[in-house]
Amino acid sequence: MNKSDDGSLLHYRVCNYCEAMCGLKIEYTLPITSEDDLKISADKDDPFSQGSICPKAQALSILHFDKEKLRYPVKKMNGTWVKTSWDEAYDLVEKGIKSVQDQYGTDAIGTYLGNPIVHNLGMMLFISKFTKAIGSKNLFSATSMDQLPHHFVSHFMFGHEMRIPIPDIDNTEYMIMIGANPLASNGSIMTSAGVRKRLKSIIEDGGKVVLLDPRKNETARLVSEHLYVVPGSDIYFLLALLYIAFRDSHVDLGRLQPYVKNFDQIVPISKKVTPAYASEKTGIDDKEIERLASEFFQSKKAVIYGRMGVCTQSNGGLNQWLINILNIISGNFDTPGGMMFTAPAIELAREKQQKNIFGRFNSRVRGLKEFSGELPVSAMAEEFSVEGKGQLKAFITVCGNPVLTSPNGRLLDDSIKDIDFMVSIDNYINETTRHADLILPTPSGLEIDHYDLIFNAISVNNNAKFSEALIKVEEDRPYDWQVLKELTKRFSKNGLSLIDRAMTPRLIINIGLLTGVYGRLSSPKRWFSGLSLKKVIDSKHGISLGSLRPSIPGILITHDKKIDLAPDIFVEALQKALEVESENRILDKEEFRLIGRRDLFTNNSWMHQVKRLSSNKNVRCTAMLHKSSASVLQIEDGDEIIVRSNAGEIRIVAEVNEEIVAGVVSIPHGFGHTREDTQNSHARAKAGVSVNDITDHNVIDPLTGNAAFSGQIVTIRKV
Ligand SMILES: Nc1nc2c(c(=O)[nH]1)N[C@H]1C(S)=C(S)[C@@H](COP(=O)(O)OP(=O)(O)OC[C@H]3O[C@@H](n4cnc5c(=O)[nH]c(N)nc54)[C@H](O)[C@@H]3O)O[C@H]1N2
Ligand SMILES: Nc1nc2c(c(=O)[nH]1)N[C@H]1C(S)=C(S)[C@@H](COP(=O)(O)OP(=O)(O)OC[C@H]3O[C@@H](n4cnc5c(=O)[nH]c(N)nc54)[C@H](O)[C@@H]3O)O[C@H]1N2
Ligand code: SF4
Ligand SMILES: [Mo]
Repeated sequence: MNKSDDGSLLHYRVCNYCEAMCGLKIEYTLPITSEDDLKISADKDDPFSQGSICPKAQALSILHFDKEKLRYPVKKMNGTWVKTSWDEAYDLVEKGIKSVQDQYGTDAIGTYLGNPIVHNLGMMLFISKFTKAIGSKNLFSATSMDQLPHHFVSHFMFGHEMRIPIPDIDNTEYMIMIGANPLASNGSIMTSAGVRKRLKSIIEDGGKVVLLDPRKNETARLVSEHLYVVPGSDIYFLLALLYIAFRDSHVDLGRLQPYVKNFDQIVPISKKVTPAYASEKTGIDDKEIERLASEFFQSKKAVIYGRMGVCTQSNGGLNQWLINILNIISGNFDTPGGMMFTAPAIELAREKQQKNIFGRFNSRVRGLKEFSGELPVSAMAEEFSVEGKGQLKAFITVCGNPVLTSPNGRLLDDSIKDIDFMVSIDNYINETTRHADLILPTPSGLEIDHYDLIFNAISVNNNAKFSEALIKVEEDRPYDWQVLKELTKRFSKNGLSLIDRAMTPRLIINIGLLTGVYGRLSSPKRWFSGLSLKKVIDSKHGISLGSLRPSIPGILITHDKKIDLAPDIFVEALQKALEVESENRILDKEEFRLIGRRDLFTNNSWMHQVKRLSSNKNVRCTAMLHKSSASVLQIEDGDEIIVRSNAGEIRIVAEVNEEIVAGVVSIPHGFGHTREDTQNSHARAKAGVSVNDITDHNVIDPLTGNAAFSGQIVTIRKV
């Protein structure tokens, strides 16, 4: 056992709350019976995170001991929750789901998979077997209100939805960041613990970071330059860069020339939007656009990176496509300092080119297309609410809170009240799971083994780290993967195969590490030095596997080993998008474009229950408006206002300042813990309202089906 200087015991692990993968050092004394027995700090010896940490890491111990966290399954009886055994809980799930299947068919079961699944190894490894066993086409997840455009574009351009390029921020000299706020989010689709330091060092080394965002967000205060942009207009900025690239002969495919196809189709696209027109749309001066373009194209190592703000809007798919095109044609793709591919120790995209994984079936009500086996979450509420053949009658939620997080959560809230059966795998009675007949809780972050399958695959350098459980769970509490396995067994036609029965997270990770590119079984010369689970565990702090390396053509898994620069589906969608001019129409004085906002101290809809975090002054559920647009409506800072959309209305406090584009309103998501029977006392106090009571589920990215939270038009009046 490791010991610290004062004699307390030492445990090292990774924080699994966000994408950053911070290494933690936990000093503890046995027996661990309260928060006071644990001291969480940053692990300076973690080769990846090098001592970075954020306040949320403390929630690992706080939530472990949280009295409101469920430790045993609970079932609802006459409106109250009573404890039940695991055996009875499994029986009730089987009975509840099967009776709906028998009466209404397999597709009458809706399943929603929340974001924390990707931060939990057991869930990650065993969830898809479970959803397959359920067998319903009505599978939804947080992906389609988040990073779906990244997967979509990667599938069509590089051959696999998990071949996602990420910015090589440790080596770049010039970064254009669009619609991201890493200083609050700690980085996304760019796993980069200590992102503040990494961005700062670009600037300190004489480089530049430019941010385009409708709000002067936390990151805007750090970067070299922040430009305000009208929500939803980013596509015009990107097309103007493309225009300048061709006009001024900045196009150079370099080494990638033989691996790129359909280049000719880009030429006419490059003529569509002039800098002057882009300026009209985006609100950025055309001289500034020209200057940024020339700085970007003339930098040796440059990268354009776009995230949430450009994904969750009506041009989400096109934006990510154009960002890839610009990085590729400027010679900034698959090269140090540009957009690169991670080479993870456990490869997630092993197979050959994925076959068609788009549009094989559609949603019942609106006919929205599936992608990779999931329907857009924007279609979820109406599949419950709209009556008729095929209507959803049962609901399974896993690690999520879609009543607060999904578009038009209010409609979902209202439509799942009286369904035939609902079960949630979650550790809390939250605004969604309160509707369940049964809640199955799983162990806390300190009780599980962890390996970041996804985030090690989109990290700004290559690493492997395995965290062993610190606290042993009681005999009668199953791990998340055991819960999923048991449920899978009960719903699979032929039960579990021998292999499935034998699989455990450790076994799967060991096989993945042994056979991965750095693994002992990958080549004879690695027989002794290569990775195995034991080797990774023994390293304690994790193992660095080096910087990102150029990897084209090997990494491409398109059938012809080429990047498709212009898949037809994008070219056609672009044509249509440019025809829709309405988004950028002049708004009336009471009309605003809605955008979101995150804070460092909470995580989507949760962690509001952690007082030490949510009492921070930055955790505010307010509607942020620019002074000029507020004054026209006689709204002052602190006034209560009503924000209304096609979906509904909310009452919220106005926060008036000059740090947001006029005509735009910013409201964070994940609040609204006011719905009557939420049992979480502190959360209720810090309640706020849910912005997703007014986000319209009909507003989506027509190409990918991703929710378009950004740029929706709402009206505002003073109460
Ligand atoms: N308007 C607007 N809406 C948004 C967004 C936005 O920017 N604007 N962002 C969207 C994005 S990007 C996302 S990812 C979604 C997130 O939306 P969701 O995934 O629906 O919500 P979360 O708040 O992440 O889910 C939290 C729940 O998971 C449970 N949980 C956490 N860890 C575990 C665990 O280990 N085991 C179990 N059993 N349960 C666990 C918590 O107890 C809590 O009840 O929200 C989306 N919604
Ligand atoms: N502390 C904390 N960390 C988190 C989370 C959390 O809730 N709290 N959530 C995690 C999750 S699930 C995710 S997906 C990531 C997301 O992490 P990021 O991708 O960094 O996303 P956000 O922090 O939402 O920042 C998005 C930015 O886009 C801007 N924006 C909105 N609309 C537009 C637009 O039309 N154009 C442009 N150019 N910008 C726009 C917003 O003003 C905002 O500053 O964060 C993760 N990390
Ligand atoms: S940034 Fe915070 S929440 Fe994210 S991994 Fe690091 S410590 Fe955890
Ligand atoms: Mo997300």
